[in-house]
Amino acid sequence: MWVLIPFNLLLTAEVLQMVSCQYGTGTPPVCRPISDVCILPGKGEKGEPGENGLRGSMGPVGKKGPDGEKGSIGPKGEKGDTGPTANMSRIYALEKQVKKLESVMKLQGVMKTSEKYFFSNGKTMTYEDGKTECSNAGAMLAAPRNYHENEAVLKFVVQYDTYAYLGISDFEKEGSFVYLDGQPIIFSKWYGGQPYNKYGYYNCVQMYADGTWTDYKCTASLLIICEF
Ligand SMILES: [Ca+2]
Repeated sequence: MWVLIPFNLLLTAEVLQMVSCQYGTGTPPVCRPISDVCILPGKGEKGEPGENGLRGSMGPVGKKGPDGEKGSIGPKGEKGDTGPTANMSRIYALEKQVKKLESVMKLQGVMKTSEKYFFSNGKTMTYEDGKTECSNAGAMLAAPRNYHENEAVLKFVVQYDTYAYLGISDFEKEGSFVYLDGQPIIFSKWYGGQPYNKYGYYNCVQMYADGTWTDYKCTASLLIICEF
């Protein structure tokens, strides 16, 4: 063991200095100048930590966990819509039925255009009676609204060789011809110089054998053609 003691206990008269001695059993102490044993080299401060190392490769995938418990029964769902198959079958059946009826109607003289059916039984009567006749059949006195409908009406005029009343008049305002529902006409095929309101009471419209129109009295007996 090393201890520090004053040198005057160990000597040299000329120099006063500190020594370090080691004492052993039965042996004189071994002393050395304290500068040899106690003055250690200086040490610098601890450096900064190094950068993070590179990330290691991914380990193997773990085992699949156990299945969860079975859930409870959900609420009852809403009633579904009627299946399309049933509706479509119904539509197909109706279409087939319509085609059959159209064939029968054609045999009975009914004319079909893209939007209407026209028919006549060849009867002649006044304008007012004609309106009633058609109305009783669930139809209206024919009023062509385009070239094709005018041609369809004309076929009856030709077939029965009789001029026909149309469902058009100017009772309300002279010269303003309207349909039975009061709407202004959107198509016309006036004969040259017509309408001319002869005698001041030509408020109905008749169709000639060439498909042209003239205004005419409403009390004559003309062919009645209906449409629906
Ligand atoms: Ca008139």
